[in-house]
Amino acid sequence: MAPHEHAGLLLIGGGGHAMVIAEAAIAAGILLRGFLDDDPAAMLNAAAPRLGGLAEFETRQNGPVIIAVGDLALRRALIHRLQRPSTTVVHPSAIVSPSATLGAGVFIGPNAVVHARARIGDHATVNTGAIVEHDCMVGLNSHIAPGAVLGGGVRVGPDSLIGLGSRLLPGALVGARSVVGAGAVVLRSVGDGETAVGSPARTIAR
Ligand code: JB3
Repeated sequence: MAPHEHAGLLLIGGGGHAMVIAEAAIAAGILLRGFLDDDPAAMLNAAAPRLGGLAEFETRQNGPVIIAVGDLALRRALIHRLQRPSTTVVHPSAIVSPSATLGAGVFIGPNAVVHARARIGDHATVNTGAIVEHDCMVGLNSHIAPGAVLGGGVRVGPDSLIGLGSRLLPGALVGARSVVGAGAVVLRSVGDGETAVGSPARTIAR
């Protein structure tokens, strides 16, 4: 390994989500070291060379790292293999309340808002333009997709996907490994492992 590879942020993944994180990191002034992806043709940009496949994950953990694939199951598997705390990347256009807390390995995208006393768990994503209102809790590895809105005090468990443009009313509860479909409006709750869609959201799969 070349000496310069020790410096800068390592992205695990080289697809669209990694590109978004790479550009956010650059905008935030974070030096990129490179990325890992099994596809030899994967390319982020000149500032982040491909350093190898995902199998090299374990041997490349000697610097700052962030999991940058979108798939929640793959992310969870990678989290189990992490041997060090991950870096949190916040796009400079995002608004994060001083009373909010962000875990390790979190990504906050452009124009996202994380309001007062919200708690974002390790490895969670608040993607482009999403709004997480005051006193929300977002669990480990959950993904708040672009444009989703969580009203005050909403709780989302671990490994859940809150779909594009969905709305969760204040105080709503979403369990672990749950999916809220794009555009859904959740009035009260979505149970563990359930998929809910529509307005008002109804469970269509468990
Ligand atoms: O919708 C938005 C804004 N973003 C999506 C994001 C959350 O998830 C985006 O549109 C994509 O749908 C997805 O982004 P991601 O994960 O970057 O997807 P993609 O561009 O397909 O790249 C995923 C990379 O992860 C691929 O290059 C694969 O090499 C790798 N990958 C995915 N699944 C995997 C596996 N590698 C291995 N070894 N095993 C897997 O199961």
